[in-house]
Parts: sequence; structure tokens; C-alpha cells
Amino acid sequence: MAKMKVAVLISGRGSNLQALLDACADEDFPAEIVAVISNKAGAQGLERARKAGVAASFIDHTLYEEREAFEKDLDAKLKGTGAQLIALAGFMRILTPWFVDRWKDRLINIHPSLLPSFRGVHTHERALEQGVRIHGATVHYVRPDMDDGPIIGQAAVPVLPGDDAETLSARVLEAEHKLYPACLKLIAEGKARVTAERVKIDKDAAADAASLLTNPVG
Ligand code: 4DW
Ligand code: GAR
Repeated sequence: MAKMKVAVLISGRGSNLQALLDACADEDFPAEIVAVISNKAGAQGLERARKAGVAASFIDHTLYEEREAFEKDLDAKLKGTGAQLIALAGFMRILTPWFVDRWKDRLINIHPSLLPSFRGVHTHERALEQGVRIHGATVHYVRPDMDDGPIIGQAAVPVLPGDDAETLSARVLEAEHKLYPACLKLIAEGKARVTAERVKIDKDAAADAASLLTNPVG
């Protein structure tokens, strides 16, 4: 079977990108990363891509006056790579409805909370402040509103006594690194589809997906 071609957009560290690169290194994995694009010049993720032999490039959003002009160039570059799916991995520019619509149901993101709780930034600090006992991460299709869209998979982690934002974010990040490749696999195998703004997981994959995605740490 042909592998699904995936482009990854980043702005920084790229540890989730690394998890995707590592998963794609397995010859049986159903997806391949064809391009990594950053809007930040020094992003560590660009180096990770080059090390893995993946084309890495940088588009400086500050050179554009209009958001859509930046996105037109981004879109053209993505089309040139043959990407069939875009994965946001710590990409920090909000994408306009124009771009989101062009890539509708072919654009996914990972967010460090159990959505719809804790949209936005500082999710771990806010989870601690609220005293939640269970926290985690979500992979979802992107819609124009920030951190909105049909949920593909979630990973839950416990909040433990004595946690601070650092220990909690490390636990969530470890879960993210398992969750994102697992969700990408479901999509690349055609086992996850959007219907009426909900993600349906194929019956034969549902049990696997549930055990893997509910609590993939440990
Ligand atoms: C996200 C949402 C808003 C901003 C940054 C990140 C979460 C992930 C995401 C990236 N692009 C997206 C999403 C999303 O959930 N939905 C859509 N696009 N449609 C944000 O407001 N960023 C600002 C810039 C920050 C910076 O450069 O440091 C911005 O003005 O875009
Ligand atoms: C990750 O924790 C990801 O979930 C989060 O940014 C971090 C990027 O780290 N994304 C968001 O907050 C999007 N709303 P990474 O560059 O090491 O993958």
C-alpha cells in the first residue's frame, strides 16, 4: 500500500515532530513525512527533520503584511511536496478560514489538554490551578476557531500530588509522543473519518484505538 504523504508544520522544539519521524522510520508504518516547514528560523525541529533526511524549510511570516499572503505561499509550498495531510506540531500561527477550508479534514493538531477543557496557552498551570485529577492531550482536526474541531484521539494522564507545571507537562508530553503517531496511523490506514463533525473510528480498529489512546503511558 502507498504511504500517506504528510507535511508537518512547526515553530519550535519539535519533540512531537520527532515522535512522528521515529514512527515513520518503521517500514510498516502507513505514513511518510515529505516536508517540515517552520515559520521560525531557528526552530530545533528543522534540525530534527534534516537529521532524518526530510526536506526542511522556513517561511518567515513577518515578511507578509496579510495573513492570507503568508498562507498562499505556505499552501503553494505544501502542494509542491505532494502532501495529502498536514500535521501541526507546536505550530504557533493561527490559520485563517481560507487555509483551514482548503485543507478541510486533511489538517490535524495536537493540543496539551483534554479538549474542550483548557483551550489556549498555559494548559498545565491552569489544570493545576483548577485541581483536576486527570489531564492529558488531544489530537483533533483543525477548524477556524483555536483548538476547536473533531476529536481523533485523547490520552489521559493522572495529576499526582506534588506536581508542578514542569512535572505535569513532562508526563503529558510523554503521552503526546505516543498519541500523535497512533492517531496518524489511524488516519493513514483510512480508519478514522469525519462524519457530521465527529470522528468515526472503524469497528475493527476501535478496540485497539480505545486501549491505545485512553492511557498510552506505561
Ligand atoms: C494555536 C492557536 C492560536 C495561536 C497559536 C496556536 C493552536 C494551534 C493552531 C495553530 N494554528 C491554528 C491552530 C488552531 O487551533 N486553529 C487554527 N489555526 N485555525 C495564535 O493565536 N498565535 C498567534 C501568534 C503567536 C506567535 O507568533 O507567537 C497568532 O497571531 O497567530
Ligand atoms: C506540545 O506540547 C503541543 O501539544 C503544544 O506545543 C508543544 C510543542 O512541543 N501545542 C499547542 O499548545 C497547540 N495549541 P514540540 O515542539 O516539542 O512538539
